[in-house]
Amino acid sequence: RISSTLEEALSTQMNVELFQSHTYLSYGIWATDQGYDGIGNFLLRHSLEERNHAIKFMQYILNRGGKPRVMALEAPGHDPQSLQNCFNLVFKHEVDNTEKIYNLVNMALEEKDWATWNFLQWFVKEQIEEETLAMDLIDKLKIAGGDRATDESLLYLDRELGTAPDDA
Ligand code: OFO
Repeated sequence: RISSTLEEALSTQMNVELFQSHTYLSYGIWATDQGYDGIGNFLLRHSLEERNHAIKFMQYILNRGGKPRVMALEAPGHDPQSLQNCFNLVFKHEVDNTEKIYNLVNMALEEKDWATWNFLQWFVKEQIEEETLAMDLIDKLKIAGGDRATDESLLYLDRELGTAPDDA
């Protein structure tokens, strides 16, 4: 059975993933309301991915004989002020999350809980992908001209993200 320390820490992370999902949902709503339907769709799909991450934590804790606890979610922070701000915020959320995952890996290592260590490797890989994806968004917007991008280049970016392939 998983230790109560790890059970608690993984359960907290399940709630962190739910909060990420909540936050991306709010960004998706914001982008759609701004008229960027493709970017909004991309963010809403990302919100679902984060929910799937929460479910992965939930399932793992249950499989190891623990019981995760669903906590009250904080309201996401205020809406992004621009697309650039939005993508920067996405990047920051992912970097913060990577740190949380690394902390968990460290805890599993200290306890020599190799099953948990192994479970977390999926998230280590996923965080690399998500940070790259977020940096990619920032780069694409920069190429399009940042906050001074023309409507035409934003429309192109919007279309591209609306149909970008889904991750896990
Ligand atoms: Fe954005 O990643 Fe979950 O873990």
